[in-house]
Amino acid sequence: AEDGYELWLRYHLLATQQAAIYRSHATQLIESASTPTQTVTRAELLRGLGGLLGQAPPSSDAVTSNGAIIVGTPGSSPVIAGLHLDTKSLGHEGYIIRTVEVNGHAATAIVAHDDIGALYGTFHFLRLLQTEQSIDHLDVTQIPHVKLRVLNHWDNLNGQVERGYAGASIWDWWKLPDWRAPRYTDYARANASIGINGTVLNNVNAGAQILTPTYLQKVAALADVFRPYGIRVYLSVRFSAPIEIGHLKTADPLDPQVQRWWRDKADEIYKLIPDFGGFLVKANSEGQPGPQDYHRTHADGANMLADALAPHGGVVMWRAFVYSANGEDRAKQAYDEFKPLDGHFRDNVLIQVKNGPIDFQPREPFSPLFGAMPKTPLMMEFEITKEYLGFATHLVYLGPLFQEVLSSDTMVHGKGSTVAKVIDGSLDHHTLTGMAGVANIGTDRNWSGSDFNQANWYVFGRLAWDPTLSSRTIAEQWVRMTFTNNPAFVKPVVDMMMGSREAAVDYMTPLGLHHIMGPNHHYGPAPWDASEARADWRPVYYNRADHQGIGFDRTRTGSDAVDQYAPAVADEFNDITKTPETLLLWFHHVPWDYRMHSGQTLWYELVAHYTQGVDDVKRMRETWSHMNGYIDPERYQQVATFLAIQQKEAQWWRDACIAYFQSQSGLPLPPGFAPPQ
Ligand code: GCW
Repeated sequence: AEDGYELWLRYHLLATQQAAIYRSHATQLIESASTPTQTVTRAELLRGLGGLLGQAPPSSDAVTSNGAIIVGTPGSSPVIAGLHLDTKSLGHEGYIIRTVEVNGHAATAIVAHDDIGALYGTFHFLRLLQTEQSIDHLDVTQIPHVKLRVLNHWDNLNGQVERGYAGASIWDWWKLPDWRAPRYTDYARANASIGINGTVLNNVNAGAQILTPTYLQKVAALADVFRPYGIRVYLSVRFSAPIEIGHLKTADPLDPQVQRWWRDKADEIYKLIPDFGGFLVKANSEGQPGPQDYHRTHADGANMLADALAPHGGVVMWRAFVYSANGEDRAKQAYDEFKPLDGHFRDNVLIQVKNGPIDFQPREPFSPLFGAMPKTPLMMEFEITKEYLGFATHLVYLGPLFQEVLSSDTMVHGKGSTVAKVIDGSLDHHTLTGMAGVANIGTDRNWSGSDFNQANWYVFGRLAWDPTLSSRTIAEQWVRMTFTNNPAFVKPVVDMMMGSREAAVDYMTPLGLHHIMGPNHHYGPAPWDASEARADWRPVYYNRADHQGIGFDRTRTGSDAVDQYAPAVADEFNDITKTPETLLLWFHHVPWDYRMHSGQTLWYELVAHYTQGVDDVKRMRETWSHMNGYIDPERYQQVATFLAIQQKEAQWWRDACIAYFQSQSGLPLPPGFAPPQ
């Protein structure tokens, strides 16, 4: 039965004709398997070709017929050395896939400077077959745009996953280090296939226990499994660990004993894991300990850890997700705390910034920190798991959200200063660059809680490799690999995915509304909720609906969050007529009778958006109902059922929000408004 376990690496037999064409391009295999990465590359090729073509080609030392596949590096293979390709410029992870001629025979060469590049190239080549592309005249060169492409697991050591909707943690700490579950290898294959090269194993709300010798042995076992796939392991660390497991009196980053403790800890880790990636830190945020507990700065804290890791080549990923109930607009706090520290961090520190200034909402403007700290490498933090987007059941493809953020123009160095250029380092000339995604992975057979959530893991990896890729292209590849190449399926399903994020925005938080989900769990509507002790945790604080209007005034006469952006952007957001209507209520408190571009009042338009969201989900369901028969019944049926849940809950969102906002506006519903069904 189809249960989604294989993800997008399904390698099922292609249609007869297609397989025959490809078989003529796969007559012999020339590769070596003398290193661990070469070994897994070869295994993947055999598995992929064997599955897709029904048979894997025999291995050979020399090209003796048309249709050889040659894989490796100039160092690993004399045949490749003989091609005289410029592999040095590919760097450690890049690759070339090219149709070449060897001894008068046409061949396909998958060539890299290092083994890992050849593995990435192999996955790319297999993807071409999986998506039924022509491989007659290949000339592909790929080099990743971003250096650190990492998943962040919010996995607790007790097996529970914070904001995880796909079962328990896949790390079986009880049985590690001895039992290395085969699933770890499949996890590594999936990640390598999309270029992910790092994983932070544990929750940013970290316990100190992960740094004890017992757990480090377990971490080392996972690192051993991942190493051939080019994946480094990182850990989230608790800033007060020197107190909790080191029995020191303080965790003050300027205390020599504390510094020594972290240096020793780093040495201990690198003895076990020589290629350990480094630390991820959530400090002085939502109750976590940090340097400010000792009246030190984030830079003091980050630099102390950076100094401990530097001799080993490790990095610190220090999160900028900070806010407290100090009365200041939460959207401003990260910028206010971090911007003044630009230039004060060690070279091996990256500041990891959530895409928006609040918290992974269905739509936010980009964080004003992007572009504002030119001397510091800033990493992107996206949330793959759908904490605010309907958990596992709602079908929401996040590609358009990620792409919208990456293509946003910060304008800090004039037009074209996109967030993508901050992240890939090109804007301010950084070579240490990174993108993190909060994983949606758990013990569910399908890994991600639903088949379509796998696409969010996939698109994250692809965009981390190249932030300029189109989310539609990525969706199409994913659909072809995951379901079928049948155009009668591919086109409508890709269209459905591409519209799904806007549908969710419409039925949850249209026109710039945000954080009106139920407090704590963040599932379902609660714009009326004022039950939280802290104002900045109350939905009413964010939507501010009253008799007069709705929205959060962040203009110069409000909280002035707008002025954290470059002047050109700030002027736009400050002016209600220039602010994109998609962000209207993020930046402005707007009277209910305000005239929108359409000529409608804000009140009518708000109602129309909520209704549009529900209608879109109805259409998604309708689209899917025609897909029965193109794919296996198991996955078809689950998606159909989840879409039914989504429609029911989109309706719930619409009706609850409109009812509450109407209780504030006191205005009648638009003529012809359809009541709840
Ligand atoms: O969005 C909030 C989540 C918390 C999370 C926090 C963070 C890991 O609700 O669960 O904690 O963000 O990103 O640190």
